[in-house]
Amino acid sequence: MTEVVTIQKFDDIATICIDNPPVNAAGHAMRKGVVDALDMLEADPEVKAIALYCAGRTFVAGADIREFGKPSQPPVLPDVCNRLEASSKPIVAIMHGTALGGGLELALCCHARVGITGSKVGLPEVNLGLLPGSGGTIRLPRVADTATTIKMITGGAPISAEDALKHGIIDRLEDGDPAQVAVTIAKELRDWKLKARVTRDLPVNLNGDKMSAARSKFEALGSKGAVALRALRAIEGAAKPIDEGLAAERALFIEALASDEHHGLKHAFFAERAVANIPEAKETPREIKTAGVIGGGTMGSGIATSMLLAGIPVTVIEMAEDRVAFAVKTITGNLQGAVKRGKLSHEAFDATVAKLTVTTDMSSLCDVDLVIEAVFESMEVKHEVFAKLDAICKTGAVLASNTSYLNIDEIAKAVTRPQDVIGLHFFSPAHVMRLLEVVVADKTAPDVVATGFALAKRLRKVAVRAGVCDGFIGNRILAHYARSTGYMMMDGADYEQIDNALVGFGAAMGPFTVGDLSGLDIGWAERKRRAPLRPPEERYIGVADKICEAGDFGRKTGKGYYVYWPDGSKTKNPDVAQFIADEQAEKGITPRSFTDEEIVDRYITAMIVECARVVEEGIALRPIDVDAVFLFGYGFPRHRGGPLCYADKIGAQALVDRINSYAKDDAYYWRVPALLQKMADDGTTFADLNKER
Ligand code: T1G
Repeated sequence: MTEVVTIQKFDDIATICIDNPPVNAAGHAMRKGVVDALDMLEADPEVKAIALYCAGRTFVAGADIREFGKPSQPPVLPDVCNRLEASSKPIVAIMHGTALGGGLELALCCHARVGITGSKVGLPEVNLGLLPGSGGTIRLPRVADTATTIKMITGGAPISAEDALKHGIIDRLEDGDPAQVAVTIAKELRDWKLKARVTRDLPVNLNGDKMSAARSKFEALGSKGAVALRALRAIEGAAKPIDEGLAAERALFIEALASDEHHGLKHAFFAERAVANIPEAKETPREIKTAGVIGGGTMGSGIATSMLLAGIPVTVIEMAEDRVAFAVKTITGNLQGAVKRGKLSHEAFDATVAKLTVTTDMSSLCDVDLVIEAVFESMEVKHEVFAKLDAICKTGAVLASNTSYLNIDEIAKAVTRPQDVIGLHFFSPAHVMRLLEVVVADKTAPDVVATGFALAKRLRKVAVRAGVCDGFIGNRILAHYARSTGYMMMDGADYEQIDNALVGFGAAMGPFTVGDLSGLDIGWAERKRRAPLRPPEERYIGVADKICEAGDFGRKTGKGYYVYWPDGSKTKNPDVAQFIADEQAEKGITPRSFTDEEIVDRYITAMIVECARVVEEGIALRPIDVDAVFLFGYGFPRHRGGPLCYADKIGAQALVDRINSYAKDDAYYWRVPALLQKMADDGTTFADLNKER
């Protein structure tokens, strides 16, 4: 027996308990423990039936992801599964919490399955660029129909125990503590009140039409469909004799383990969790029972919605009565949207709206625990608002700014309690986007930082700790690499080709389309703000200014880089081609052609350069924090793991060589960050840096 698996006997039935916190992942000790337990119970003539259950918050939530890529230690999970299935004593799995991946595969090898009410089951391996590798693709279609099998395995989303019962994946729903249910149900299994079935012996009838429809769907997605297509190929093996099917599945699983998608998606999985590891993690957060938001515009309303969805009563302050109605309309509209998306039940809608107050009376914030300011981006206005908050808010209230680039140290100078000031930078739409940059100023108290992170957890956001600089982590890096697209366009690359090349790389949308969507006037204001600070050596492209001067701000004006037609289609804006040609003539630029590969290389390299500087300067704690920012706030393709995870695939020396070759055209823009040069010299990677910090 191992320390994570224990057995208990109750007369002629026995239970096997797995206790491997935090999520009972199927690590080596657990696997060995289960096999040892089975050997002992099978050899015990008294034992007539066995129940397998878990202690802690969940049934087995899958294979131990941390073991992937390391030499496998027997017994491997397929062995444990086959061992369970072959047991001469009937075994029932009692599943609570989330029975996922290898956890559900273990249960599918038991001879009956019971779900505790409220639990979920799923095969989320595709979210890690994998597929079920311990029989899930072969055994699930023996208990569930083809449509359910395809949806669960290629989609990766868990289903409720109630649905699992409906689809034949589990045999019973029970309430109660898994340990007690285990004993009760094992007795029913002994007495044949619960039928034992050996999954491998059950017939399988794959629906060919559904399979081929799914195949065509994933083939049509190109590289984005590759992971799902591989999983579907494994399901096809279910029609073969079972051991052949299992062997084919395993081969595809091993292939997936070596894939780039898996590497990137595994990194993304851990990035989402690693960012919580901050110097202030041991601090006790301040309690946030009520909150205030200054400004009911798009961002303010989104922030208020996010907090209302987390059950926090919110008071929104607007400057004028006519704006009060707009804020109420926007926020209730957001909440109705949440009902549609299933994030809020119909029943809870009214109670949630009841937690909202919108007023022009700022003194109503005198008792709130947190205020988030989301007003116009001017230091003068920020100072005015914070000075008022300093006078109104109670001692200990956290005073936060949602500024997306202004200096938080400077903002904090407007109050007598700078230790309570912090940046909480949400991303639009704030009630949807998962990223929250927690910007720590010089005087921000450690417990205020911890409060920012605790709030993020309640809002189901991924919080990333950022230092103070212009644009913090995300916007600073964006400001740098966005320039590379303007340079390529001016040097001859077609901006539509640039958009398509980056969509091909996996981006949800290309940079010019994103510009049109978010409004070109935002970038225009930003360029005007930065103009006095722009170094003379910095190359400047005037095309975007010309588009804005023509009054075209993108989708919201029907024209930007593209023209947006009533039928939803878009075509290139011919004016832009003229603006480009004029500027090329003016600057004596002879346009040249670019391959998609060169476009992606220049774009990503520019991104990596500024990412490295942000890590070098300590604005971000680790490279993985930068990856999390781009994965959860900027739509960086998840299967690439983030810009610095991707950088390791290229290698520091190759990046240095690439930057030096680009520098021949523009030595000011293309400079090798010291950190990257050192990594090239030392042969280290960003992954190494993540381990160190
Ligand atoms: N392996 C190792 N560590 C894991 C883990 C796993 N499978 N799942 C979670 N953790 C760690 C996580 O890193 C964190 O650690 C802590 O547990 C709490 O997690 C052969 C190949 C179960 C729904 O994909 O979806 O089985 O940061 O913060 O929000 O076919 O974790 O505290 O140090 O996420 O309550 C398939 C992945 C694996 C499930 C709980 N299984 N996990 O969510 O807590 S592949 C999965 C989750 C597989 C077989 C294949 C969630 C959760 P730390 P958490 P949570």
